[in-house]
Amino acid sequence: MPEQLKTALSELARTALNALNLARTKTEIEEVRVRYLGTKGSVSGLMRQMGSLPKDVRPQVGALANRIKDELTRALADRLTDLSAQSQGPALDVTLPGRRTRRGRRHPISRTIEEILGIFTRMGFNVAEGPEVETDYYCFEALNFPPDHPARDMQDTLFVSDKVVLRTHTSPMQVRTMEAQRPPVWVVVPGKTYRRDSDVTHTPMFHQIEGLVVDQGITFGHLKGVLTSFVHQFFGPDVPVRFRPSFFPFTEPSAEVDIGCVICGGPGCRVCKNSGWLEILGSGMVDPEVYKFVGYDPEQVTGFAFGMGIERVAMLKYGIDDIRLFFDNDLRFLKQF
Ligand code: 2NL
Repeated sequence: MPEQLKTALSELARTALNALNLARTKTEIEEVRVRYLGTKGSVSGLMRQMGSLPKDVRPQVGALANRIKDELTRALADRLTDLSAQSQGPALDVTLPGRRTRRGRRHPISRTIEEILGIFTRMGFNVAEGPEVETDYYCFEALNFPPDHPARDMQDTLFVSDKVVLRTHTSPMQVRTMEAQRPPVWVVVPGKTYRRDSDVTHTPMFHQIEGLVVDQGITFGHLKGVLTSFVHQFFGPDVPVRFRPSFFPFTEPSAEVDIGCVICGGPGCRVCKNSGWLEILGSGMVDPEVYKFVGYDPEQVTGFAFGMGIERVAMLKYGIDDIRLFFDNDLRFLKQF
């Protein structure tokens, strides 16, 4: 092959690689490809001129031209790979200042549960938790609900199957606790409960805490003392408390506990329906019928029990008028606690 032709080919390769090195963007790299490797490009032009060369040099020139073409193709691909790696930036810039992570906080319902459990555990109660899916037996039958009681109705209870329900209160766990141990029993049970209900003051899932004390010689005086102490610790030492007769299938006698309205302080408002009083929990002496289901002797032991809705007491304590705020997860609301 003539020296002159060889030099010209090497020169073409050099300028092509040079142009490629100078290309800064994908478009510029593409321009280099078109200029040298495209159908109208220099290398292709060279291939076309092969016919006019003497027969004996054609194979050598052809081989050299192919080598240049391969080298250029590889270089183009390498440059494109480099460029896309660069555009993603370095994997980690250790000189950047760190992004500040903001500290989270406990949900107001969780905090209210913790506060209430603290008050009762300091009075000597143990804490028990149990299943949210329960049987009709633990949710109603062992609690002395008659078979036709309205609470067992499809209207109020969420059924999983004929004999399996989502618990409508945490009482099933107190029944399980009594089955598992002999008196004395001092237990509080927090947890999620479910009812077919939904409006400004009701959600299908809500939280309850129930308490149960059973031992020899437990009286209504113990009930009043424990619950009055709870109210004064949770709502404030000067909040008035009253016990008002009521009815539950699982307690006899039963009493509802009211506090002086924390919203208006007495004269009456929309929240206390102008009565000056707010109902905050239900309670009573455990009905002897319940003891028969768990194998306790009603002649030997007595006890009291109570239950309250967490959302309700949290709404009253913090002056919240819509229960759904607890479940919307709006940080502007949640940050205030
Ligand atoms: C309310 C009323 C109450 C109970 C719950 C209870 C549990 C057993 C035996 C007897 Cl195992 N009683 N629990 C008693 C009285 C009232 O809750 O208004 N809850 C939101």
